[in-house]
Amino acid sequence: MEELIVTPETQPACKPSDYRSDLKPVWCPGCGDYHVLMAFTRAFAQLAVPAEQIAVISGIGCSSRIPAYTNCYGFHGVHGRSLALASGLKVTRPDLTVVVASGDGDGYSIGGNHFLHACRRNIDMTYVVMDNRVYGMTKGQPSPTTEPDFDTAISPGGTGLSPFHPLVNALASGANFIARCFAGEPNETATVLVEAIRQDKPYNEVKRGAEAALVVAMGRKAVHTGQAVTFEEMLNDGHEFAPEVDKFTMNSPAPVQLGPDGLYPAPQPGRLKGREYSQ
Ligand SMILES: Cc1ncc(C[n+]2csc(CCOP(=O)(O)OP(=O)(O)O)c2C)c(N)n1
Ligand code: SF4
Repeated sequence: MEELIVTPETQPACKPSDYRSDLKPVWCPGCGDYHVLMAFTRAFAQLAVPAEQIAVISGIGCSSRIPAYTNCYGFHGVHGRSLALASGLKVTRPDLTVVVASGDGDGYSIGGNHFLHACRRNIDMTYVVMDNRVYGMTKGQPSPTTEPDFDTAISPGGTGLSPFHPLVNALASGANFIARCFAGEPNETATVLVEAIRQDKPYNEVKRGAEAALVVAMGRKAVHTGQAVTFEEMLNDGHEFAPEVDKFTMNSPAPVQLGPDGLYPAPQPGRLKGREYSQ
C-alpha cells in the first residue's frame, strides 16, 4: 500500500474518537460489530477526512445501526436498499466519501440484486458487509451465507442449501476492490478499509494544504519583490519570510526590528528582488 502523507505529527486533530457519536451501541456484548465500528473510526482518522465530508449509509439490521454511532453524516435506510441510497448520494455529491454498511441478510438476500449491480457499476464508494452468516436482528433466520447444516428452531436440520459466495460474485460482477477481513482484528480491518476507500486517490488534505500555503507565500513574494514567481521557483526558493522561525520561543525578540531611522523595513517591489526587504 502506498504510504500515507498523514503522520501522527501532521494530523493531531484526527483521532478515531473524533468520528464517534455520543450514542452508546446497543449491540450484544461481544458482537463483532463493535470492532467494525472501531475499524471505521480508525480508518477515517487515518484518511484525515473531516467527518462532515463522510456519509455512512446503511440498510436494516444490527450491523446497519453503525451510522448512528459515528458523527459523520449518515442514513439508516430500508432493508436491502443501502446501495441504491448510497449510489444516488454519490452521483449527486461526488465530493463525499461514501461508505455503506450492511449485513449478509441485508446485502445478499433482499439487497442481492443491488449488490451485483453496484459491483458492476463500480461507483466510487465502499461497501462493508458484516457477514455473521445469520439474520442477527430477526433472531437467527438463515441468511444466504448460513451453513447448510445450521440447525435451529427456524430451520430444523438446516436449510441444506449451498451458501452464497459474496467475493466470487463480486469478482464476477466486476467490483474493482474486494477484500475479506476478520472483525476481531480492527487494525488490520482499518488498514484494508483505508485502502478500499482511497484506491490510490489523493485523499487527505495535508498535501493540498501545504501547497495552498506555498501559493500564498508565492503571491506575497511576487507582490513584495515586483516580479513574476512560478510555483516551481517557489518550491525551490531558499528565501525565508521569517528566518529561524523554528527557533522562536515566547521570549524571542520580534522577528522584524525598527531600523536606525526609527522605521520598520518595508518591501521595495522591483528594487529588492531576492527577498522582501532588507533589515
Ligand atoms: C422489507 C423488510 N423485510 C424484513 C425486515 C425485517 N428485518 C429486519 S433486520 C433483518 C435481517 C437483518 O439481518 P442482516 O442483514 O444479516 O443483519 P444483522 O442483523 O445480522 O447485522 C430483517 C429480515 C425489514 N425490516 N424490512
Ligand atoms: S444479535 Fe448478533 S448481530 Fe445483533 S447485536 Fe447481537 S451479536 Fe450482534
